[in-house]
Amino acid sequence: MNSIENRVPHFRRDGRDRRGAGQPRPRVATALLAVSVLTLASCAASETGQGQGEVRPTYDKVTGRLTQLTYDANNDGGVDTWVDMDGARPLQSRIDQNGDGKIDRWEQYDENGVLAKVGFSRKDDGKADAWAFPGAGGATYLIELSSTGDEHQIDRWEYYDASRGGYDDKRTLVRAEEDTDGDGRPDKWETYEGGAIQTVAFDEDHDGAPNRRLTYRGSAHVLIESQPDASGRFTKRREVR
Ligand SMILES: [Ca+2]
Ligand SMILES: [Ca+2]
Ligand SMILES: [Ca+2]
Ligand SMILES: [Ca+2]
Repeated sequence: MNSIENRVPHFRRDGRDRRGAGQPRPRVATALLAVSVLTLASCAASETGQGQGEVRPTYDKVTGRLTQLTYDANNDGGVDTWVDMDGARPLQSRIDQNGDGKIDRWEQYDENGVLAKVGFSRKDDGKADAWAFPGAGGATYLIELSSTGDEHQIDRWEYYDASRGGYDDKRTLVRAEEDTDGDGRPDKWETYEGGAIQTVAFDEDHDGAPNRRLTYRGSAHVLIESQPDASGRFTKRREVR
């Protein structure tokens, strides 16, 4: 079982924001938050310490332009959300959802202020190592993973069934690709059905195409296929008993 279900924290700002699995979740949750935050910001510039639920804006001293909003999203009295702003437009957010003092969610917005990319920390060490693309559309949505925690060195791509809830919900892994030798290209392909591994294919001769495929039933390994022809179809089959 290779699901990242338990490795990526669920979206949760507070109890009021919790929704049941399978219900649609707003894809622009925090962008909208930022907008509502902005509305709040206009009347929330307090001179005193940041109180519960309070939004605090920071303005550029020279231009007067809004550069950051901080927010106590879960109303516990401590700031947990920092939104970098370019005037009215949110650029990115850093969020400490579980209040342990380490950022565990990073949000990036597109030029329209819509949530475009969400970073997670699977190790919960304050460093993002997985990124979801909520606005990509299509039948599946992608989560990119980096074993080194480098956004520019992705070595695993997981595709989830978009009809079974959003990237923040209970996820159903459909397929995955992995770069096991660090050359930037996938050399291992996995397919899943109902969350269970179905096949794993390997590119053992580094030509970019699989040349061996293992098929599983339940957790049992039942078939090995190899020797693909020019079209990639495996010509040799060996059943495993
Ligand atoms: Ca808080
Ligand atoms: Ca945290
Ligand atoms: Ca590779
Ligand atoms: Ca190959």
